[in-house]
Amino acid sequence: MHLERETILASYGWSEGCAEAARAPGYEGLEPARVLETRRGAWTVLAAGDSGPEELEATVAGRLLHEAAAQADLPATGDWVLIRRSGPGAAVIQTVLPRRSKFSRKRPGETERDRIDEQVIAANVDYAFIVGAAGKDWNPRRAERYLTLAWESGAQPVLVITKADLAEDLEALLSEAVEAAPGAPVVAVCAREGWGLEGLDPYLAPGKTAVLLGSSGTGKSTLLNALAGSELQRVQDVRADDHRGRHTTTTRTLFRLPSGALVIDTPGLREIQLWADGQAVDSSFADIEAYAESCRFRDCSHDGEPGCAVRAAVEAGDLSEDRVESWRKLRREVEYLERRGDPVAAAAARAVWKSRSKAVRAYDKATRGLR
Ligand SMILES: Nc1nc2c(ncn2[C@@H]2O[C@H](COP(=O)(O)OP(=O)(O)OP(=O)(O)O)[C@@H](O)[C@H]2O)c(=O)[nH]1
Ligand SMILES: [Mg+2]
Ligand SMILES: [Zn+2]
Repeated sequence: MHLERETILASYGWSEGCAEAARAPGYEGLEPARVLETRRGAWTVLAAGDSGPEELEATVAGRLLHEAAAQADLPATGDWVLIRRSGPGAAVIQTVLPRRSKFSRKRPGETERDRIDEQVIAANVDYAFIVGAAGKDWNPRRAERYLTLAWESGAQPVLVITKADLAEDLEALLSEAVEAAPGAPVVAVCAREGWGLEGLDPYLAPGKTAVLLGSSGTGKSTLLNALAGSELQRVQDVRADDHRGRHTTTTRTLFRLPSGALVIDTPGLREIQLWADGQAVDSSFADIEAYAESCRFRDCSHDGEPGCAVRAAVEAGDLSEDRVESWRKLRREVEYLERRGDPVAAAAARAVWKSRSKAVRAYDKATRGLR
């Protein structure tokens, strides 16, 4: 490929790994592009044009549509794809290159017999920014649920506390957040007044991709605009208390910041569903797992069994009751999904799990001495 084209693509995260995948037999004559936006049946992709980055409106080749067994096989925001141009500003996506990481959620069917569908929210992300707002909406239990999804995505989770100006006691909130997110860094920001943003600098390096995830109204788009220094995205009306639950952002879109980092903004997830197996839950609850190693029974449910080290930690005030309760709740959900899921999906989830981020291992290593 022409050197300048390589440079253009690299500024959107193209790597040697992608290049190698694109050299596979059968892909000759196709051009690489990154999916910037996904809408119903339509995609915007970024390709290397003659004089710089070029946005193209794309559709998906019929063969790809036919062969897709699930929605997860179709291009998602952040995907690298191979395209064929079909006219000025237009292209047809021929194939989706293998994903380095993916943040997805499960969509269980209506009935017991429906297969579980996987929906990919963002692909090829380095960092999952789990966004939770300070103030009356602060909810560490919700952050835990998002973190569970993030741990199994293959991306490094970062818990971002937005609207730090609304916290009555920021110190207390932060220690609660740190407890909810073992193994993940916690960063507090106030996008409105523009402070704390530098805490995200380590994750916003040129060519790295971060995805903003969190409930509607937590300030994801406001944060994106503050990081970009311009109005890339529309944000919720300030006096928006009457339209709670409505999404301001409706598409999943990838933006390039002046710093060269790539950020995907997403609409808030309405309810969060898990595409995870038990191990992903355990990794978001590494603190509980560490205590559990000392429980008398290997399969202890920490619900009154004798010799339970987790209960002992709760009684000693080292672990909060709420956190043990959310662990139990997530466990139940995962078990439910595993019962309903097919073995192929379960195996796929476990394979994804194996690529869990370095941070879990780093956390394991750092805490090994403490156990
Ligand atoms: N006080 C305060 N308000 C903020 C801050 N950041 C965002 N907000 C407000 O929070 C509201 C929601 O912000 P958005 O950025 O639209 O939230 P969002 O997460 O993108 O919401 P969806 O697109 O619906 O998922 C807006 O009214 C913002 O002005 C902040 O740092 N402090
Ligand atoms: Mg938004
Ligand atoms: Zn126990």
